[in-house]
Amino acid sequence: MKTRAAVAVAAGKPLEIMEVDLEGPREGEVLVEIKATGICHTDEFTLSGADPEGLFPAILGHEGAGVVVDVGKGVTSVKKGDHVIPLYTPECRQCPSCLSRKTNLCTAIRATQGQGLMPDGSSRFSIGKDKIFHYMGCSTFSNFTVLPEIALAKVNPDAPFDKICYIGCGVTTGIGAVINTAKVEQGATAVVFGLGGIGLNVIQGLKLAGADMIIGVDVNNDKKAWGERFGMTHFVNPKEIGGDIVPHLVNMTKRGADQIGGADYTFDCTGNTKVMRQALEASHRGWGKSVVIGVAGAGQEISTRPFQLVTGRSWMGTAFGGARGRTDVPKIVDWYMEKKIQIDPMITHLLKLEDINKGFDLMHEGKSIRSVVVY
Ligand code: NAD
Ligand code: 022
Ligand code: ZN
Repeated sequence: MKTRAAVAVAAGKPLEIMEVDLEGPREGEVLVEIKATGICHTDEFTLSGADPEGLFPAILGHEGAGVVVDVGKGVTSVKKGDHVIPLYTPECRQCPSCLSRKTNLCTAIRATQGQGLMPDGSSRFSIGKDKIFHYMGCSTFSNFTVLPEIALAKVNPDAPFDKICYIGCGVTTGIGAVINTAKVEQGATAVVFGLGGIGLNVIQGLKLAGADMIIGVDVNNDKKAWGERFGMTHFVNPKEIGGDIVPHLVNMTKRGADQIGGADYTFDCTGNTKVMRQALEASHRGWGKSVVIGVAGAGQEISTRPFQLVTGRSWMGTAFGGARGRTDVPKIVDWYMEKKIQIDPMITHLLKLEDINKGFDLMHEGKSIRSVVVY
């Protein structure tokens, strides 16, 4: 069949809207009509050419929602008409990682996914004789796409596509980092570095978990009002405190008779390695947990003094908020439908596929929290 898609033809070039060929689903695969897709940082990172593993030409996009239109042989977990969210972290429930119950990083299709290919080593997308690569196993910048069944979460059909597509990455990553990775408890104190599309979801996750003090840190003062909207209790702009951010935060979080400061939980949502260090060091001695969510550029390194860890701080990281996609994503959609979490205010821009490059511009300019393309 033919489908309309925004194709990343080469690094550093705008996406080109065109008709491409899409082969139907093979065994274990599913054809999905994408109804809406968010534009996220990794799409930009790959398109810019900064990702050394980026492949071109490719169809980017990994934050979508849509409807099943056809299934291949042997597919049992979804059927025609089901509403689904594509998963860049699949859940096969059979590999050693899935069976371990200790991680969400399923390995079933990991190798081929990283090569921009389907599990059988081929691509379903092409233009004439030329192959186009898949991206993060999702390629949601195409009106129709093919995915393995283990990379689809079946969700409540009443949920609006243009909102729940964000659950395909940002919402689940932020909320999941709090609940699955940090396992934040009631009454906790927390610091969130970077109040973009991820940080705001960390804040609403903290609120959900019952955290008491939620400090947001951002170099952009416009983010104060955004943070407050989702439950942030204090805001710090590191540029305006006239000193080092770490002692400032430690001071703000002093509690108890010994007056030792530091937050119970801190989260990096910037991807800046210096900020990751600040986040670790602003966590409480003895039990502080610091979660790296931000993805840093290739080759970057983090550092701190071993003393920081010897004195009981834990440095941890999370992919897709530690969520098991097929199990957890439908639950998060239900939370949205039950109004336990908010998504609508974070979708700041709705675009048509023809205007998708504008979404990348808005992200560069820091003007959007999330732009969503509606097909
Ligand atoms: P964003 O650009 O919308 O937000 C980043 C925020 O950080 C901005 O508000 C910016 O002003 C602020 N910031 C920049 N430098 C700062 C500093 N020195 N101190 C404090 N704040 C600073 O980005 P986003 O969409 O929220 O994504 C954040 C990061 O999360 C990215 O690196 C992204 O790739 C990553 N991410 C990771 C996962 C995962 O599974 N681990 C999933 C999705 C996104
Ligand atoms: C999503 N991300 C950033 C913004 N939006 C993002 C990027 C990478 C990861 C998670 C979220 C990530 C963390 C760890 C891994 N990835 C490796 C997983 C593994 O090896 O099992 C990651 C993922 C997918 C891909 C590359 C890296 C890919 O499909 N190309 C989950
Ligand atoms: Zn993303």
